[in-house]
Amino acid sequence: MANNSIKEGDRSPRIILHEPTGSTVEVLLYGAQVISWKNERREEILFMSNKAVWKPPKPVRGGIPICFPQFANFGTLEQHGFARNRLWSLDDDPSPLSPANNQSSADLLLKSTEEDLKTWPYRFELRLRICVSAGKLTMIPRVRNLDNKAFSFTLALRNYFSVSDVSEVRVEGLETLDYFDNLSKRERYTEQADAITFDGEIDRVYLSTPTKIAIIDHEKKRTIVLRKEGMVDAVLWNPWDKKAKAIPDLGDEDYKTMLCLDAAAVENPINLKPCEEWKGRQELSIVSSSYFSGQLDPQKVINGLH
Ligand code: TA6
Repeated sequence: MANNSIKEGDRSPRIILHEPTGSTVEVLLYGAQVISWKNERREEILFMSNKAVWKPPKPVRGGIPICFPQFANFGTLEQHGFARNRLWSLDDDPSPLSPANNQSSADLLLKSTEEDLKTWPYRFELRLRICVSAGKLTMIPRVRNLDNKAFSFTLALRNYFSVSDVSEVRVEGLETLDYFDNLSKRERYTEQADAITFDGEIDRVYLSTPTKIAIIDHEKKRTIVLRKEGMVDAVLWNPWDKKAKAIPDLGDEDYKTMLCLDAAAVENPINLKPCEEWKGRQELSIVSSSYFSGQLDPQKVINGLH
């Protein structure tokens, strides 16, 4: 990452990635959190709360926080684990991945500290490669077990997407799947709808999903496609009005223009023996078109025909 410099400033140190057609990504070292992804037309793809708190230890409300080694309250650790509340460093040895020495990718590293061992008694390294290319943002998380005993973890890349109006967007690719409903004691249900639309709070973990899921936003004439590997589940979250009012670092109306669609490993925790390494991959891509003009058939997106 020879020529990507760390930008200091009023908030925590960050890195800005560029690619030749003009899209950029901004990453905080704090939490290795992507806080902005702008396309070549300088349109922001990710949601960021106007009331986000930028001072550690509070995670930043928006962008792409990393939930590790625990998703939500699926365990005894703090909500969503501690990786999003830690200062990561630059990873100058991302092997076996080849070094990312260009302006459009960065490697970040979180190593367990003596302090962490008090909350989660395992030695680990969590690596994250972030790459921006034309119309795409790729993230490659890796967990290495440096301990002399096996450990298990759950994880999510919590993508806060900016949408025109959440009551107007639809999600394709989760139909007929089972899900845990976090709004009713994690009971298990089966999705009946062809496409998921939103008219109230939603907090679900969809299980063993296809590798492609699409958010179709008519108003913005764009479809966000999430492709994922190594993270078999997906989370859909929108707090809606009441919950939004109860979340201090979220504006009361913010729920209308955000939707979280995460790549996640929740139902079956990932188990790593000593020296083993797990690798995941998430690729977010933007297909700019309008559903109405029939240019884009969601089924074709899901079946990779677009
Ligand atoms: O999606 C799961 C969830 O745990 C929700 O229940 C809600 O709490 C959300 O994440 C936000 O969590 P956070 O800790 O970021 O406020």
